Amino acid sequence: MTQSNSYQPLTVDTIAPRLGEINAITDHLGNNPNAWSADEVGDGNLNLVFIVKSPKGAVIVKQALPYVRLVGDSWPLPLKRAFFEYHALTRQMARAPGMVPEIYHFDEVQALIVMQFFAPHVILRNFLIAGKRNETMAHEMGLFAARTLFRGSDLSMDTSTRKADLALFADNAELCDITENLVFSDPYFDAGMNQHNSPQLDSIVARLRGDIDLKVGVQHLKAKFCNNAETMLHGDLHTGSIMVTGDETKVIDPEFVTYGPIGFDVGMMLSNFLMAYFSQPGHEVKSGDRADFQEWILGVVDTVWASFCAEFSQLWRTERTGILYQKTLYEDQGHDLAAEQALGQRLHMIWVDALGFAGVEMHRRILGLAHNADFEDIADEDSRATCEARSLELGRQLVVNAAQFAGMAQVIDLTRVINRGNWT
Ligand code: SR1
Ligand code: MG
Repeated sequence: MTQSNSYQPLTVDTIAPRLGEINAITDHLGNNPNAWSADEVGDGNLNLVFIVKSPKGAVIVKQALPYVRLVGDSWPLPLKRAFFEYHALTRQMARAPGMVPEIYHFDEVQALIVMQFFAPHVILRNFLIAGKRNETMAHEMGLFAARTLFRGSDLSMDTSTRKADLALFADNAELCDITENLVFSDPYFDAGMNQHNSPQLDSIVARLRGDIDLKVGVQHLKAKFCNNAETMLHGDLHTGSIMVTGDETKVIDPEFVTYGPIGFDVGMMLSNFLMAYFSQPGHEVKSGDRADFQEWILGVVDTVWASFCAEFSQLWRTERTGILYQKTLYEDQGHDLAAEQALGQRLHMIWVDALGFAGVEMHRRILGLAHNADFEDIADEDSRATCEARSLELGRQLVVNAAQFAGMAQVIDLTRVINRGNWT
């Protein structure tokens, strides 16, 4: 880790002169910065992201800006989010090896991380919009979630390490504040930065904002997000934070890292697959029938959850070395059944939480500030509104009835019913 002087945002022209003498970078790009070329490719809401290439190789340079890029400098945001992303990546690398980019260089003052460039990987959201498949991603993402969420929790960690990490990531307060407001509050009232597909969705939006059961359910979920510091979350595990080829899967961008409920990451991920599902009819105009592809996405939803449960259970049985549910109380007393009972009950709690969090994510991506390309790329606003309305409806059912779903098959059945448009 090298530190430099005062913070300066990079440009494509200053990258080579500013980074050209850092060994950890020249190891990948070579010693002739004049031969480097840089493109700014950031399409997220917050940061600068450059691909820097040379005849020898390529790296990603990600630099935080002192404000929210999506909104501009009227919304300041601290640079320290790069520090938290760096620490989250190092932990994810240890807990789910091979799934996140290797870090070559971190500069805290410049809020800069230089890391592995994944090629020819593309952002999963764009891959799904294009109707492309990856047959291993769902399983891999279930493993990633189980490994990072189990190994970052009291189920695995000793008390001093766990509490040190809780304290470390507690300072990522401004990004938590974004989630607390943008996900759990703004969509449910007429907040200033909200936007939705209007007038098509106006009556649905009014109905949701007047829905007492929904508004109470969402605040219970917000309380869980704020109060239940169960594990180190990725914090923003949507399909824009996943990169794929046809057979590889990587996870990026954990700057929203915080200690929170295990079901949050799982629910965000499931939600984004369900929104990809509902958006598919809107993309048919460009590329033909997507019914088979929609069914494939439902298979992804099923596999992510099954893979998560299987790996979480395996880790519970083999790596439960932390503060909670100690083996001294269970297996060592011959009470293996008690350990299995506790596992089943914990998984059920995660399941109910995940469904609720999935529901709010579906709402905020359609009613709040930060939308997703799955819907935004649908040019015809009526067609887009149809897809969005179905997603809003499933979101409402997931929040309000989370505890009633017996399993993923029931969620998938309801998703199909809503997609057919005959739920009212
Ligand atoms: C102002 S930031 C808006 C959203 O972008 C990020 O990707 C997070 O999802 C955040 O909620
Ligand atoms: Mg991001």
